[in-house]
Formats: sequence, C-alpha cells, structure tokens
Amino acid sequence: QQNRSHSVAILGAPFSKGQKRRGVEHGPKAIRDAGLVERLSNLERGGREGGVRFTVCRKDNVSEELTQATESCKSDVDLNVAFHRSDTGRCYFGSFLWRVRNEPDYPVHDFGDLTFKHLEKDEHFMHVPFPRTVGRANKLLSGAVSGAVGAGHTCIMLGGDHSLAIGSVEGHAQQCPDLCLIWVDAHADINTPLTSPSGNLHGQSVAFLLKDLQNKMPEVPGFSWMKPFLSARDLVYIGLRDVDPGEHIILKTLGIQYFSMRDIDRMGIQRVMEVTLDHLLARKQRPIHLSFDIDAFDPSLAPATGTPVNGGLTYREGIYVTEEIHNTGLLSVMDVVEVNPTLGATPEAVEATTSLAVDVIASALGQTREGAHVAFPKIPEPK
Ligand code: HAR
Ligand code: MN
Ligand code: MN
Ligand code: MN
Repeated sequence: QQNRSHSVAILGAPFSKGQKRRGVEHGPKAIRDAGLVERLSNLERGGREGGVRFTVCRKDNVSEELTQATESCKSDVDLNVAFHRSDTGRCYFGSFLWRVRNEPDYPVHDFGDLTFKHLEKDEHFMHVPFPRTVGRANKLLSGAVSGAVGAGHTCIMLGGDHSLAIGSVEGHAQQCPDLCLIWVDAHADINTPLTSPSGNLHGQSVAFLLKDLQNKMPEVPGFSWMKPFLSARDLVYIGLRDVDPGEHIILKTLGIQYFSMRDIDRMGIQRVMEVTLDHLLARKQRPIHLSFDIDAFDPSLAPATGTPVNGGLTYREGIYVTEEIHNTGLLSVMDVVEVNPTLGATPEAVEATTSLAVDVIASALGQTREGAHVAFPKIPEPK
C-alpha cells in the first residue's frame, strides 16, 4: 500500500562528535564529489513502482492471486513475480512487484548540508564524550528528515558518524510511526552508556531508539527532546562481526533478529534477505529505514572508515542487500555513514570507498545489474 517511488532528497550531515576521530564530517562532500547526484539523475526511475510481499499456505491461493494480478496488468505495467515454497513445503511466500512505465521521472533534490554547532561547554556524561553536542545535532537532523519525508521525498542522509541514525530514524518515525529498521553494519551500535567500552555515542545509537531498553538507559544530557519508540522486533541487523559482550546480552535478551557474517556464510545472502524481509514485512507492509554503515563492507572495499573490521560483506553481497530492499518498493529513508575521507592510506583507497557509497545508494534507488528498459518499450527496428 505504501508504495514509494518518489523524488529523492539528499541531506548532508557533516558531523563527527559521536566518536573521537575527526574527518568523518567530510563524508557528505566526498560522496557528492564521487558523483552521487549525477548517478541518481541518470537512473531510469521512470514510473511508479511498488510491491506486495505475501505468505500464503495453500497453493491454489498463489495461483489465484497470480492470475488476478497478471490480468489487471496493462501493457504499460511490468509485473515481476517471485515466489517459492517454504522449507516445510506447506507455505508459499514471495512478492509481486509492479512498475508503471512511461511516467515522468522523479527529480533529485540536493538539500545541501546541515550546519551543526559545536557546544563549548559539554562535559562528559560518565565516559560518554560530547553528549549535548550529539543530542542537539540529532534534534536538528530529526527535524530535517521529518520535513523531507513529510514533503514526499525518499530521503538519503549522508553522514557523518553513525550516532546520526538517532535523529534520522526519530525524524522518519515522526512521519511513519510504523517504520521498520534494517541496520547494515560490522557493529551492532546497541551499547548503553553502561555497557559501552569506548563511551562513543556512534556505538550506542540503537539503544536510544529501542523502547525495550528504556529502563536500562540513564538520562543522557542532550537527549531529553526524544523518547524511544522502536520495538526490538522491528529491527534486523546484517553484517555483524564485532559485537561487544554487553551488546551480545542485549541482542539475546531482546530476541533481536540478526545476521552475522557467519550467518551470511552459512545461509547465503539471498536467504538472509528473504528471512529479513519476511520478518519485517510479512505481517504488514511498512516503510523501511535502511541504516547503512560503510564498514559493513570488507575493509579491502571500504578502507576509508574509522573502525574497519576484517571479513566483511563482498561487493556483491552488499549490492544484493540494497537491490532486494529496492524491490520491496518500501524504502523511505537511507543513511550512509562512517565514510571518512581522511583515513584512506592513498587517494585510491578513499576513492574506492566513496564510489562504493555511491554504488549502494544508486542500487537502493533502483539501479539494476541486469539492466532496465524504461526508455525502450520495444526493440527499435530499421526504417
Ligand atoms: N562497539 C564499539 C563501541 O561501542 C565500536 C562501535 C563503533 N564503531 C562503529 N559503529 N563504526 O558502527 O565503541
Ligand atoms: Mn555503525
Ligand atoms: Mn560500524
Ligand atoms: Mn526499480
């Protein structure tokens, strides 16, 4: 029902006080300089599109719905149906994805960068640095994301460090209270100030969002403007491989669905995405918030980042994740964070990281590896 094929809003958030290394505030400029706006403008996004994901438990239902959907399809509609049998053999699940061709393109609006103030007086809270600065930056970002989503855009937030997800998801939730969250990251970023080994807020973002952790969170100065709103069952992690002990007990206690790199090795990325989307969308279609930390990728692909961890996503796994999210038709906000152009060993290393960021954004917004033919309703013939 909430099929999203909208104009795109790009929102830069040059902010780095969620951790102790400077440089990640140059992420938005570096990603733009890698050609983001041109790439998105050239995307053949012509046409509305959307999707329905279903789980049914009788084969006749599938064929019946299939026939109906196919019949209601006019010649200017592409229908893409994928479904398969569950492991028990009794259920079928899959998706109908549709796209109306030959409609006007959807423009890309670059809203530029937000301006964040550094607060002079901002003492540590416990061992947490810059709490008021981070709290205030996220309040500002929250308003901007809420405004962009409210105006009908699909919003791309360029970080900045991952503490910015607090404001980004909060602002998104103001417009879409039933959103779900896919967190692609080497790290779980679910420490509370009481479990965090570093104190850094970019390792704690999810703890600020979750209702289920409300009574485990102290009152951090700078964050009184927000209340946790997300349920643990509305969140899925992909790519984890560096999880602190305190984070592990939280993941286990709250029963959060996560796919570590080991799970990806075991199940394959295709199955991981199937279970992810089934977990979040089978009961109800709702807007997706994708929070993509570039360090989810292997450091050989994304070296210019503050906390690289070996054994990450391959290029193809990462792109498969964003392709599948695009195919739901439900992507509403995407964060791309932790690109730090001051950390690459060489200019080539930085360029690899920023162009990878552009690739995952383009893929999340509909660039396909198999190609597309929006501008070609049929094969041209010689006169
Ligand atoms: N878990 C560690 C901490 O809390 C490191 C996590 C921060 N690194 C990130 N976040 N880039 O994804 O300090
Ligand atoms: Mn992160
Ligand atoms: Mn990370
Ligand atoms: Mn598409």
